[in-house]
Amino acid sequence: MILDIGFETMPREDLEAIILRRLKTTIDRVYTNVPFYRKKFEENNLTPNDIQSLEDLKRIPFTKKEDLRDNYPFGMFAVPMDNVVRIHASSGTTGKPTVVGYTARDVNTWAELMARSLAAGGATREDIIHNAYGYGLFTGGLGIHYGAEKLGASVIPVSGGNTKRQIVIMKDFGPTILTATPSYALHLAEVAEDMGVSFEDLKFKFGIFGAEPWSENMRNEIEGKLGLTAVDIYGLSEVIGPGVAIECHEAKRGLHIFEDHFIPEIIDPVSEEVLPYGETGELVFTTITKEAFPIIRYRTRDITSLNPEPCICGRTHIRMNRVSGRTDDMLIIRGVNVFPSQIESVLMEMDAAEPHYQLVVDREDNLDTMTVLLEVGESIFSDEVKHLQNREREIAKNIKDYLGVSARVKLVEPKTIARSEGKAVRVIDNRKI
Ligand code: DLL
Repeated sequence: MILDIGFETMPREDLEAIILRRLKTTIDRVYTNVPFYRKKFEENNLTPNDIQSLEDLKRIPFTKKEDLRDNYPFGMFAVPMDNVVRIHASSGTTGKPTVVGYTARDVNTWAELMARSLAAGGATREDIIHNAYGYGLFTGGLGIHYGAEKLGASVIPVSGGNTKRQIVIMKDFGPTILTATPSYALHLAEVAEDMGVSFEDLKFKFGIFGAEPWSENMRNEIEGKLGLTAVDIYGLSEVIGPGVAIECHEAKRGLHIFEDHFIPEIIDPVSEEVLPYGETGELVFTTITKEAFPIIRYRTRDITSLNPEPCICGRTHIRMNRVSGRTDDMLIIRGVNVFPSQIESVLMEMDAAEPHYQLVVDREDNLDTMTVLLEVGESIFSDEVKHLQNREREIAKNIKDYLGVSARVKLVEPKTIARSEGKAVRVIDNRKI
């Protein structure tokens, strides 16, 4: 269902006029209120008046994660603190977290975008939404929550964790939409099975999964195991949280970016050159309606491409392809660039592979090594040792053939790899320590 026909299906020409108007307002706001941006403009001999077209946006320098750290915690806010009603932060595996703020209007904008997102993912006001994204500083839980209420659906704020209790709630309350990270969704399926509960007997129709990279093969696994239609939702705290882009359940091919609020660009991460539609590179966002924490040309480090082709759902907003990884996720193994998602695709091709894996990277005698731990079903594990070794060799060969990198493969027993209640930990890189 398209919630906001006016904005979501607007002819491109009209949409672009609105985008430009909103961009100019945002540029004025940051130039006046955020010393960081004023300084950047001055260093580049720019004033807000120089931004007269969407093309002119390219004259403004990029904003990076380090800029946010340098201005920790509230230095990038464009309104006084008494106008800020909510603060979130992204965990950040290294260094200080990134802190973001929202005015009352921002919270409302976000709720509207999340309501649109849930509708695009198949939800209506009749649905009961089991929201297993974590509540707290992470934007997932509260972002989905406010959107669900705005849509008029019933939301169960179950958050992550207490997995057994979640299964009981699913049985008793009959939720029809599941929202969680894809890895936690699979864990829920596993625990349900242990408890003798079949997802076939539950009422789920759609699952709205995101916050971490997942492959098309992983989608097939999830749809098969949970008996629902799985759509991909994307977002990041720095831009607003979840609700930046989502697949429509009609096409499930690329995520519509809510362009009346966010301007996307794709750049070459090394040369910083803006790339044309269709080319893969780093995604960059400019927000054009946010008050407390507007952000200009933010380098997300996420890798994807943009697709401007019209979609069967009728939305005119451009689509981004599934995020294949992050520039800082990329492993360099003896000079070969590898993304965990590429390994995942190879692993999931194998019969009886469980969608639980971990990559352990190390350095031995000054050489990088990568060990792929992959869980396999009980049936395979009870095979003869010789069989297992053959399988391990076969997967290692596929990894070498597809990705050009050597890996040791170790098939491990079901449930040996730690489960996560939020974002899965796919890589353990011991080289950094
Ligand atoms: O993960 C917001 C979110 C919550 C999105 C719930 C979707 C659902 P952060 O914690 O700031 O925000 O992490 C943002 O997560 O830059 C991507 O690297 C990754 N990410 C988010 N969604 C996807 C996705 C939330 N659908 C970072 N596919 C982003 C791949 C994703 N990666």
